[in-house]
Amino acid sequence: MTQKTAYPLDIQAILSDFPILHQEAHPGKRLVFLDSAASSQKPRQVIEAMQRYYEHDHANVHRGIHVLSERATDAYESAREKLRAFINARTRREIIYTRNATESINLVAATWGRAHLGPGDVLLLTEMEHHSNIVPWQLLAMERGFTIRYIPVTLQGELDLEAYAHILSTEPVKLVGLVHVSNVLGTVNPVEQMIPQAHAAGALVLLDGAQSVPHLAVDVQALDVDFLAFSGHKMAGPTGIGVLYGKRELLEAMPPYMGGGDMIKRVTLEKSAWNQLPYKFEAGTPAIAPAVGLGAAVDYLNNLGMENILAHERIVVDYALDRLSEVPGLTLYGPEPAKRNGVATFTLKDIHAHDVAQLLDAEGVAIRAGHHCAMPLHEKYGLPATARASFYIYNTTEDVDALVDAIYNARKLFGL
Ligand code: 7TS
Repeated sequence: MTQKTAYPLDIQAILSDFPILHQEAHPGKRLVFLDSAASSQKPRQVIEAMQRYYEHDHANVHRGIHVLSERATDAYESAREKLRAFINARTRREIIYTRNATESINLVAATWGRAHLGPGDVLLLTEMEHHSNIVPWQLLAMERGFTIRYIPVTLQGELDLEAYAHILSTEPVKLVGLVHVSNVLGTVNPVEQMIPQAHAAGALVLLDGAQSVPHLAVDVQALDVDFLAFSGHKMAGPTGIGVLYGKRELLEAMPPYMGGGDMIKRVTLEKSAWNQLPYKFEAGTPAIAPAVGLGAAVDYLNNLGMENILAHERIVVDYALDRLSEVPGLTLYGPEPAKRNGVATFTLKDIHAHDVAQLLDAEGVAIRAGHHCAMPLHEKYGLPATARASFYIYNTTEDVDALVDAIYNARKLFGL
């Protein structure tokens, strides 16, 4: 099967772009990296763009009237324009640089949330949220006294859409905070349907795109989503940079997040006036080189084509689900293949996922084990932990074969 796999992308060319993948994890064991949902690897185009920036262009942005500051500002702002086009925002003023998806969500909670949520209001999340879309709201609810409700997840790993419609029609929901693709179940939530439903009920929608933007084309205008949060490091970009997209009129009306340099128009000892978007939300010297790197990552993904990326991953994930489902004693979680992407999460009998991951690591296969920052979801399924293989553009059916071989080895060692 493996030799005959026909990919829509030139996988050999992609593999040659990722230096880190060409190593042994342990003597004689090829590194098989299946942990991209935690953080993806970076192609040399991204690494070189950051190196070039530091070797030729670095200075602080938006400040100096000198050649390097102008070049640094150009590089930083042209990356913002690439991100705008990538998610089809109307204007680059709607693209706020943050550190990661977590900070993007915290920004919305601390500014929009603090201004709009109070006693009597309902914030609606889902049971499959990552902690980063639960905890900031819990912190704010302690302060502001609103209620948090959750859309239930079915045993098949999908959102209960009847419950969603019911809550929207019976409760004063102000904001729906919704993960686009689950980092545990791989579920691709039907956001094309859910966003208009929220709007019809008078609620805004914040989409957590941490696991969708790297893998499929996300068009904020087509979705008409109000806020979108995502991280650079899961989409072939560097760590330390993420994005909050927000509709301009919402961002204009929001108070600033952090105070400091660059986010102000004027400061007196008594009070200050805020800078225009997006700078109002970007206090202090930003992550300039990471922004440049993220711009290069967007170029890289665009060159491959998001449709091809999705098609490639479909092949690899479908193959993984097929092969894993044949392993005796292995339980897979999440919906049917057509409704999911990116990850294959499983348990092996009653063996702790950490032990499974450790044995797989000895074979060179890197997966993640634990609760994947989704403890409520694991509690719902009555699981202390799961093992998760996650996939990206550089993974192949050979990687899946290596994973499955390593699981069979682990089964033997556990006497299964
Ligand atoms: N939302 C989702 C759906 C995620 O999967 C993650 C990270 C985040 C938000 C937070 O992203 P960050 O860049 O701000 O940390 N998920 C994972 C994971 O599944 N394993 O490690 C990190």
